[in-house]
Amino acid sequence: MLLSKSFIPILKNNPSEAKIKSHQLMLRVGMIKQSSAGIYSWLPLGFKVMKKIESIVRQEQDKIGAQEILMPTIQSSEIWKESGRYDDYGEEMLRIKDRQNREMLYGPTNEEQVTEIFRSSYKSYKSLPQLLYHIQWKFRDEIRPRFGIMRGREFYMKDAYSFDVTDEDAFFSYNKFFLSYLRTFKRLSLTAIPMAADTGPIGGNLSHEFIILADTGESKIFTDKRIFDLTSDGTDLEKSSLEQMRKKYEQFYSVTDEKFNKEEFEKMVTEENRLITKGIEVGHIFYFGDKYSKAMDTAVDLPGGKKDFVKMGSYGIGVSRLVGAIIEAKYDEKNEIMKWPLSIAPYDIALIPMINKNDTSALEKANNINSVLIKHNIDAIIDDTDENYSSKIKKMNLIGVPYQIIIGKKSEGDLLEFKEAGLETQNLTLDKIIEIITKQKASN
Ligand code: P5A
Repeated sequence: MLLSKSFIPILKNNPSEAKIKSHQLMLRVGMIKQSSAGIYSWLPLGFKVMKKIESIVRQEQDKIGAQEILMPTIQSSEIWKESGRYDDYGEEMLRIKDRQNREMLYGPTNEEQVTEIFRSSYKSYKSLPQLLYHIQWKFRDEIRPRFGIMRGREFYMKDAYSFDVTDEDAFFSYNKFFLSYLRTFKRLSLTAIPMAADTGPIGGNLSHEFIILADTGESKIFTDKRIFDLTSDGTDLEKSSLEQMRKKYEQFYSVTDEKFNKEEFEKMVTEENRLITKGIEVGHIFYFGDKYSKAMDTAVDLPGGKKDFVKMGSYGIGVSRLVGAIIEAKYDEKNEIMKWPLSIAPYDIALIPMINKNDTSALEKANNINSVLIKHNIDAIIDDTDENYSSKIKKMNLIGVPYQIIIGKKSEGDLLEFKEAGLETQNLTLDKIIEIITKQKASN
């Protein structure tokens, strides 16, 4: 892609309305454009990153055996009246009437909708467990939408739902998602810590928020530092391995402020291990047993002729919020360098030809390099503008392209001036550069 032809409306300075670095950067490099309070259009750069995040989230859902569906954004109020949440949800729910005067709503979440799908499809324990997920826009009329897409009114969520016969089976499902979340956030180069959390309007009595540390986060957390040293590598999908894995995390005190108990914290965590800080909630999982299945009469036949309500959980990841959360975690604001992890970068590499008015050979060379890169599935952006070296580098650093090739005096013959964003340059052959990028991509 040629920069001169791309739709990347970059601003010279940080927009004054944005208070945190992710919001500033996303507006500055034209990833998003506000449409109204808490509602955004996603422009090419932002959309590319979000789609790549979505794809990693999807792969990790598929790996635990969850099946993808797509439910609508607009729901009927009937099912919400059945569950009893139509009134409880209050002003956060955007309510609409259709031309027949039927009460509809823009879904803030899908527990009712998915329960309705399940109950009309399956009646026997033999069909369980079922894990279903979708990735769909949600609307919550947040009282204080802020920080751009971090707390939007319209936002993109992956939400999954589990259906099981017994509590024990349901905990097995819960633990699969627990593991899947650790894996997903790790692939996004984030350290997200599971913290015991409140269940709020979703309900139930078991819940974990997955939180990444950030001063600008809205969640206050109380944790034992040692939890950061844990990994889930090697955990398989067996019931007992998953139980052990969750126990390993739960042995350390780690909660959000709604669950905080000073006495317990001080008893369980020695002074040097205590960490009280802020973070961003990127995922949230819930176990609520038969809360919805009972209210919506969703039971299955058991062996021996009995019936029981199915046991359910729900599991959310803020896909659009993750774009901002990753910027909060990775953007070096002082030096204005964003380095997207290669797996989700809008472009893999920037080709930066130093263009002279009378000499287009550098641009030709960039085009030739690009043809080779395309064959190796490496997505490049070519800065074909006639700006000077430092403003070109600055722009690519802001956009967050992880690798750069500068095609100027120092790129002679087979050796190219190659650079990882923010680091020193090296002279490497194109083959070597391709090898580095391909290896890096494969490791994710
Ligand atoms: C779990 C899936 C639920 O809605 N029902 C279906 C459950 N959980 S949640 O915690 O309320 O939301 C899940 C994740 O969505 C993100 N999120 C938001 N992102 C941007 N703007 C918002 N206003 C917003 N609200 C929630 C969070 O990442 C949250 O963890």
